[in-house]
Amino acid sequence: MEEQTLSIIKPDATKRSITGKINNIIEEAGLKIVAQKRIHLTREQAEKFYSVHAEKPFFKDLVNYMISGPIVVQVLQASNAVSLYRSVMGATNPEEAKSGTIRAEFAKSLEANSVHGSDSDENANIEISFFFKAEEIVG
Ligand code: IDP
Ligand code: MG
Repeated sequence: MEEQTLSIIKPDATKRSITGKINNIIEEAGLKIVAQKRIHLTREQAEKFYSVHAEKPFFKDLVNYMISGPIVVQVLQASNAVSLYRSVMGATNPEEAKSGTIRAEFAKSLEANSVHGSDSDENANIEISFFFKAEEIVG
């Protein structure tokens, strides 16, 4: 059974209309986009999604940034989707991201780093069900 992970194309990227460029890198890496929708998070949704970071000093700014424009949420599928997408995204801080990664190519800053990807199988399942019903995911 192939693995699935949750991806978010963040507001800095949707604003610049580079969803297609990011999807190209995702697909070229062998990740299949099996669900996708463009939404605008409410503050409550953003706070819930990032609740693991609620005590961090950057939490308030992160929530404000994530609701500053539309996002594209996606489910990506591959045999090792979680770790593969983490390496395709690159490091959280774009200054540390390897060249060719999405964040090295497109991120504006540590906060506005263009994409989100789940960090474990367990969190992938939680994050996918946060945004998608089973019948919206077509493998
Ligand atoms: P990740 O997205 O690579 O998994 P996390 O540590 O889970 O990184 O942080 C979630 C998001 O919060 C990051 O992608 C980035 O947008 C933002 N962020 C993380 N650390 C900082 C920081 O030190 N300052 C500002 N924003 C940050
Ligand atoms: Mg994370």
